[in-house]
Amino acid sequence: MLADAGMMSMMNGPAPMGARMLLRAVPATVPAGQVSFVAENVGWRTHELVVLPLQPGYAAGRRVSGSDGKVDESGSLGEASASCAAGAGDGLASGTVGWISVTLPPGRYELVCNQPNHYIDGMRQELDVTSG
Ligand SMILES: [Cu+2]
Repeated sequence: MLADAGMMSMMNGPAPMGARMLLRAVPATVPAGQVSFVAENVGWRTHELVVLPLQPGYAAGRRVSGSDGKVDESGSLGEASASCAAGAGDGLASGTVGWISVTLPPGRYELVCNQPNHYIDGMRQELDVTSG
């Protein structure tokens, strides 16, 4: 689930730092293999779901955003960012759903929204993939 908290009014332009946004994945732990993500944008901004690896020793939420407000997507395993479609696109418009299936080996991952400033505004969650 991808959401904006607080303000319900529409605003143009990129999100300011300090806006409260939400990314929640249920469950937060899944067995290794094919994992299907269905990302529902219940907020009013455009959002997306990107699956990034989490290096050993790194905690979720510690990535550093660049001057464009985005985090490095290198090593991305896939993303759901096309409105009402699978895979990558221009972002999930408000009220739409996107989806993707990826094969994940055991490990730690971080699910993020990489629209400008959304990561720093709280749109991230660790996903743990177990060998069982
Ligand atoms: Cu977002």
